[in-house]
Amino acid sequence: MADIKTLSEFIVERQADFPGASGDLSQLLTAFRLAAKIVSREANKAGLMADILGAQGTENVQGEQQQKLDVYANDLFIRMMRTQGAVCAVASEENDDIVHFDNGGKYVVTMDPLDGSSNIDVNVSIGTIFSIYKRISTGAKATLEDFLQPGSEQVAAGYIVYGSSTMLVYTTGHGVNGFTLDPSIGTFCLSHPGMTTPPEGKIYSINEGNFYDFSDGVRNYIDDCKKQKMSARYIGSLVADFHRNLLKGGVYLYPGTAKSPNGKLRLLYEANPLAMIAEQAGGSATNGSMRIMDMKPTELHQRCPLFIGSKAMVEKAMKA
Ligand code: P6P
Repeated sequence: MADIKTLSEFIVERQADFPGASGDLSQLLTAFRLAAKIVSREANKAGLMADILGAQGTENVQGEQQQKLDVYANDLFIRMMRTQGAVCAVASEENDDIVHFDNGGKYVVTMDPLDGSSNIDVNVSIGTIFSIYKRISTGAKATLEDFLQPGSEQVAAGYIVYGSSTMLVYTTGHGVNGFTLDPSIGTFCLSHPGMTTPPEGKIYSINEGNFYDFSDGVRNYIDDCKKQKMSARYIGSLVADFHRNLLKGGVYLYPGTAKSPNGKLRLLYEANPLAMIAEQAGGSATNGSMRIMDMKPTELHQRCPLFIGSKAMVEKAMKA
């Protein structure tokens, strides 16, 4: 039986990648590990607990109906980071403004605590997405500038996909590694060491319901995928679509339209973290014209078009 390497062991082992690391980043990743287990437990029994299903009756900053598990996950991740101490502030999809911890922590985190949450009630995979940056401001509290750093400044990025199994996938800039939760022992175990994405794939993911709103270039690309007999796979849950394409090869597109030129997805806590993972796995991520991680954010919750996945497919979609 192959050796089992747990996420905790891996984090400690890889701390050596950062000479002089104080262990804060390792501890922060551990906080995500614990929160992920708890959200996984709640997501997996959501159907049994009427009180965790359904809408919370409130809206988030995007004006989207908050699902109860959204709020639960958001509160949990924030609580874990607050007590952990390495993070001084968090920007979350679920909070209008920055959440400050005033603990002198040297990192800031952006996160989508539960992406695809409208799928909770229909038992479709959902996910958590996060980015970690070193703060650059020097005052008592983190500032907006700490959060408006380009994605190329991320020190770590990751996602958790709550699907047929719960997986935590992350990078600290030294490759991508995936860990699967073994519920029988409550431990994330290294299941996908050194993840790389195929340069080409046969899967394209896009909401074709918007076809007539897309640019001619995007429509031409979709037509080309059909002519090549590619498989259309769109779950409506970014983390699930991204994860499948990362493993099998493929491209996910959420382009802008005339009505919404910046598309729907958010730069800080969806596009940037997944872009870091995609590039670390040999893929690429653009907004249709430039590298996502080169974009200079201007707002906490700004949106951006997203073309992400196998390098050759992203490049072809951009040229269409
Ligand atoms: P549409 C979920 O709301 C989400 O942010 C992503 O997880 C998903 O890929 C996308 O939006 C789905 O959006 O407009 O196709 O329903």
